[in-house]
Amino acid sequence: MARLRIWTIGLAAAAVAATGVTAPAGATKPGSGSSTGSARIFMVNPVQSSGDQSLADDNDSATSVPASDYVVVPLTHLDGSGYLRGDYAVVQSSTGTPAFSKSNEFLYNRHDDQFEQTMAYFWVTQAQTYLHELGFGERLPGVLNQPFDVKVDQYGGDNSYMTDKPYRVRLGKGGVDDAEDAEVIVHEYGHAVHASQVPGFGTSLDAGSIGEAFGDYLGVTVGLDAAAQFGWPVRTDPACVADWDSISYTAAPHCLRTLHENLTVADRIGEVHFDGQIWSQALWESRLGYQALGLSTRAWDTTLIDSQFGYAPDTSFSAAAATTYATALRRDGQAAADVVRAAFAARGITF
Ligand SMILES: [Ca+2]
Ligand SMILES: [Ca+2]
Ligand SMILES: [Ca+2]
Ligand SMILES: [Zn+2]
Repeated sequence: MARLRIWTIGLAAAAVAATGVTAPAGATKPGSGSSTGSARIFMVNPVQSSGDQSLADDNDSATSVPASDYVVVPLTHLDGSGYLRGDYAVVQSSTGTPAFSKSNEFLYNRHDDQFEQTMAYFWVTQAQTYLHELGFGERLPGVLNQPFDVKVDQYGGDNSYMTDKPYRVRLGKGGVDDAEDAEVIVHEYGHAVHASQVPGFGTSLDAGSIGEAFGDYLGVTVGLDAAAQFGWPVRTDPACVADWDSISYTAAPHCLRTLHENLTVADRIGEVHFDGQIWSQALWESRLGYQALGLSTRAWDTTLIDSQFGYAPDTSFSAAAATTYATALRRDGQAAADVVRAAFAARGITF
């Protein structure tokens, strides 16, 4: 009997009964979501956009986050039902009435349960739209190119997780509601990205660590790309993951993790979230290296995600790094590949 595969954000362990595991279904055809609307959301998260490390949850208070930390943005790919359902995300919630608007206007405050539902829809759709803009599902194979189930506030603990049976993300509500932080939502979506690219990915310790690292990196890069796209401020360390969700369990400056802890393979402890920080720094420094060469962050993200199709489900750091290097060489040339090799070597990952 295989163990249910559960990937979490990395706080309290989720106790879930063992059951069979199967690979996620292959990418199904997206729906015909051509309906648009508007949504009130956080600009990734309110700590990142304001730089205010003293922002407090105050028991999900409507007034603890200033109105200036919200923004109204277009909502896309909706199916026209009036619910938060569309090409890339299907939001479900058992706490609070499901958000519904005939005119697709989802303008809530963080104290409303519907705010988290709206955040979940927007950020999963934003992440998949980003993948399409990189070429996945266009000139490259699709990655999770389907309406993806996101359950909000179903789990009482301060944790969120992705399962591949059923194939969905669940977002918890401990401390700051997890779906109030885009980096938590997209971290979990990152696990589903891996499962979509390589069914069953993550069966070795290194592969599990790569999964956590990529989730952190994807959360950061999707958020930074959105900030650039919409002109939002980024007033905290750009390599800080979950600046807002982590206020209840970290000291300021609040980060669940960062992408530059300067760990190497010699520091491994055998725990995927911790060890993942070795890998995620190589991803971050490859990004910086690409920029130094005059290449775009999108070029690196495309190469990284394209390379992940070639990772074995039980890959080692070394084998996955070699695959990433080869993809960089093929797609972006020798100088870019050298950047990638150096970034992994700095973490003690050689091939
Ligand atoms: Ca809330
Ligand atoms: Ca939380
Ligand atoms: Ca951040
Ligand atoms: Zn995770």
